[in-house]
Amino acid sequence: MIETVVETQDRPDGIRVVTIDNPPVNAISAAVRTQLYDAMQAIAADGQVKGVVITGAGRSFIAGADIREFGHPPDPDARGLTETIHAVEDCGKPVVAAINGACAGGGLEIALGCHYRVAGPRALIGLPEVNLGTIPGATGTQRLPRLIGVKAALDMIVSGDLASSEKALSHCIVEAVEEDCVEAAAQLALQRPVKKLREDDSRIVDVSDDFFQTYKKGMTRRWRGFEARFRAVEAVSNILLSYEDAVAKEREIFVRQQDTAEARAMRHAFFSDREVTRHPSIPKDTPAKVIRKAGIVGCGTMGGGIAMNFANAGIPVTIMEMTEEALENGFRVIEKNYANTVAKGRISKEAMDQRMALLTGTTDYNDLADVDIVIEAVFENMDVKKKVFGILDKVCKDGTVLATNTSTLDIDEIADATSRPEAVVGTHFFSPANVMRLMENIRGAKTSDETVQTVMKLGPRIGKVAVLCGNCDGFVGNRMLYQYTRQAGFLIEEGVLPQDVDQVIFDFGLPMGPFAMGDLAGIDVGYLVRQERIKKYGRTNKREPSVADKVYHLGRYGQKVGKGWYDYEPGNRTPKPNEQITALIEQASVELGIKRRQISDDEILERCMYPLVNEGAKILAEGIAARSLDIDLVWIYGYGFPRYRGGPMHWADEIGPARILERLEYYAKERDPDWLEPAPLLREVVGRGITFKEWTDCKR
Ligand code: T1G
Repeated sequence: MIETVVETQDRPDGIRVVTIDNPPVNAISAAVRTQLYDAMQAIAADGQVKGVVITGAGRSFIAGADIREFGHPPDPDARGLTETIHAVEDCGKPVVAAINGACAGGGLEIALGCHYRVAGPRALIGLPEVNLGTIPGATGTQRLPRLIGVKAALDMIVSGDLASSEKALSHCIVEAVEEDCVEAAAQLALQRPVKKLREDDSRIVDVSDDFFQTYKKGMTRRWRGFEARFRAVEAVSNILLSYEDAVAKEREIFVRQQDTAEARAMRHAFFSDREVTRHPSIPKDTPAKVIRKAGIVGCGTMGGGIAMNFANAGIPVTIMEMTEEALENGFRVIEKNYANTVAKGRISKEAMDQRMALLTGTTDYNDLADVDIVIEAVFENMDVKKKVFGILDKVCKDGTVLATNTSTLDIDEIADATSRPEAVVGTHFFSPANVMRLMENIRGAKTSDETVQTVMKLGPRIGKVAVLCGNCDGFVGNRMLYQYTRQAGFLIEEGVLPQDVDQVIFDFGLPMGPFAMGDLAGIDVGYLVRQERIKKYGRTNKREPSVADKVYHLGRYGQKVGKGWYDYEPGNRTPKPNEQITALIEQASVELGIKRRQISDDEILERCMYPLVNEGAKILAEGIAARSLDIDLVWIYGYGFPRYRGGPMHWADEIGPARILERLEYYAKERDPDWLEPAPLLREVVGRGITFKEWTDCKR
């Protein structure tokens, strides 16, 4: 029995209201296309119908094509979306879209097949297909430019953003914004004639091949690697052909783009974003504590940035520091950060003032007594943290979540400094904390489900992507990072220079390579972390890279002092290679008895990225991450791993674990017997002929 997903209702005034009802967001499934096509055919044949309104049931208008159908063979019996849109446009009666909610992708393409459009106040309207690694594939690249002009249409399609009702009105995508958009649409259908967008070329002005080439040049820096965006520009550039020819070419580009690694990666990221907070270890009905007030201990770079996230979400936050002076310094940095955002036009001055008003400073722990969560962000030293947690345990009311922002220390040891280990959890933010979207939530051995659920729900509320991780050295992200940076350190001893490695990693799609990142984070920070690890674990009998410590001892601490692996002009972040560093590296090779050699870009990439995947396999096997998607999101949101590659584990699945195993075995034998032994789980998935995602899914 086919479910009814398109309903019709006739009004006394001769208007037929067609409602798409396919919960949760009225995605355009095969059934929706077919039933909408049939409804429009019936309307064309019915002389009693004077006009038509198309709208959506529930909170969405139409969220676009059903993404879950992508990657699967189309239903041969179903109507195509383009023919359905033409059935709307050619039904012979005025058709008005009543855009009551999200109107995305194919949803907007259907609305553009209507003769007019009216939005409700909460509509979101756009062609975001590039966010799925594809392009508008049902006449959108030819209709939107005819409605709002070529440049405005390109900006909308390439950004992938959804516009608010007001913005859509200002772009003339909709005729009006009305609370009761269905009624307004019905009136418009009674008053206006049929007007087919595909026959209106009046907005196609000032476009030439040069225009599109120039447009593509202008987007390269921002969108390098996101190929779908460039294919979308090509589809729009066919606007100079006949509509029919241009739509045919759009279809060709769409079908080709759908079957790309980028499209698979972007779909993976889309669904992962929604799956990540539904963690298999947390029972669905686990309650989360209500967070009305927050506290932060420490108003340094991290504490101040974390506090801003709460203020941005409208949550009052009390920030505790040891001295008035430290508090004043911290607040000054917060104010400067907000002022910069205002200067860039991202928030208004009154929004800044509202957020600043939510921040209270104190040097008295007792002022944290009634907060619902407190996040400690003090110096990365276990004794200091245990002291802070001991005080919080005494001061904070029952039920307060006690969170630590530690990036390297043991959550369980911190929890044992309190009488409420079930309320202790790690909330690891990434610097700058008010910008980076990742929040690694670390579950300790005694952390309760309720505490975990509380911080998993808190993440999205303060603009973060919350990923649940187990408690181990480096959690998920930094533990994998150690393997990646270690191999980079070996590569420069073997024959290449920092700029060679960084170029390969930049071209792969990360925002910067390991050496530029080291300069940004601080050579001294890296050195201190290595010393802490040696203190905690002792020196391993395995080889470690040798040059980074030498750079530290030269006092080259990175960007903040104008020199690290690279030199930096004052006020300029562009890294410039330094002769002294080159000499230092070449000398290190001599001391190590290594004959420097040419190293290919492929080897650089494989030696950096495959050990990252290998460590991810160990993290999965140990249950530190429950799913490969958790690791992927840590790297996309915490380190800028290119979204169009889906994250390290999805990328590995695309390459094929067998290839990675074969290369790791080669490098373990030929280059580095200490650190490149393939993980047992990597061998397992290869042996079973499955991917990391399939292994994850089998575990459920
Ligand atoms: N298809 C299938 N499922 C979808 C979906 C879609 N288009 N959009 C959302 N969902 C699911 C989502 O996975 C989640 O499921 C639930 O709906 C609620 O989503 C031919 C080829 C519409 C703004 O890119 O941007 O049309 O996790 O939490 O916050 O040219 O969903 O509950 O199981 O995001 O209210 C183009 C994608 C498709 C829009 C609503 N359309 N969706 O946000 O809900 S390609 C898009 C969104 C296309 C044509 C091309 C948002 C939303 P679950 P949610 P929300």
